[in-house]
Amino acid sequence: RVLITGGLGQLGYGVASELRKEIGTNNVILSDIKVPDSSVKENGPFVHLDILDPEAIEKIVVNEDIGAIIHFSAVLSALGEQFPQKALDININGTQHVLDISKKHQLRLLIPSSMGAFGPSTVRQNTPDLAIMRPKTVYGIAKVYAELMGEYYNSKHGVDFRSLRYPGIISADSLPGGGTTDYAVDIFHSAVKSNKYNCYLKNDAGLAMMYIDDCVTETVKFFLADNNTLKQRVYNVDAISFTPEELANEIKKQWSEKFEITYAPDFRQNIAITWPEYMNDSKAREDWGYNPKIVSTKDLVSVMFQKINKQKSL
Ligand code: VAH
Repeated sequence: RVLITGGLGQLGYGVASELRKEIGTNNVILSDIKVPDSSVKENGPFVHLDILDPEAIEKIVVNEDIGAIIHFSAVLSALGEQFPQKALDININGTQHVLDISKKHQLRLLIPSSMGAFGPSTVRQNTPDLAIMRPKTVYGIAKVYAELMGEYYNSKHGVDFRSLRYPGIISADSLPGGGTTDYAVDIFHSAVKSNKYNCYLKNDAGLAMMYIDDCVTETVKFFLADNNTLKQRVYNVDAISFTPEELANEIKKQWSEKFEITYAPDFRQNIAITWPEYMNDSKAREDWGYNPKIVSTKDLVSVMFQKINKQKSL
């Protein structure tokens, strides 16, 4: 059975739903420190879990016969710079608890990493899996730590640790969670609400991005992949690359010519320029068949407005 931590965040619920289709509803237990709304529990098992309480994690692992953990609990990059102590506690200590329990109980452990694990000294175009990693955010430093400690537990203790470096994930049905890339989520809701958006990044801040459905299906594919097909523990995964201006122009074309974007760069611009515009994900494609469907800004904008309009009609 699989325990998903941080289950009420941007990715948890979608990954749980997809994984439940593969291995059965009762074999995927969502957990979070937040209280879910009733619909969550109607769709499968949910337990309250504070990731900073290792005894509580171990109790669930033992009592619920857990064989694998997908560890989504994290404070994202922008929020982490506003609350660095909290980010260190959750992203480092919380992750260490999960690593130690995975070692003790020999669990499969997927901890997502991020393009945020790269920094200003990393090449920003076609960034390879193996590159300089000197990030300038607490979030990024914690991701490098998670990657390196995960690889250590894999080589020293045989833990089946695996990790994907996500780009910015764009979803219609979850509100932004304090990420630097979340302007690309906000902008759609703002376009529908007021036909304008004030962007906290510069017009030319190109970043790697991915649509949520691809993130969900490819994460489940990677999680279920046979350990022997993985030639490395950590893989870049990339899908789309655009600047705020390119995204806004596509929204003008597909939503309304009247849509207006303004720019008021803040501290998040200083984070964004240290991250890749696009990553090289050839190893993920070769080793375990990574294959995203939405690979253009045009298709992303189209699918996002279809999703939002469907939600509005419900
Ligand atoms: C963030 N959405 O912006 C997350 C992600 C690569 C971006 O790590 O912090």
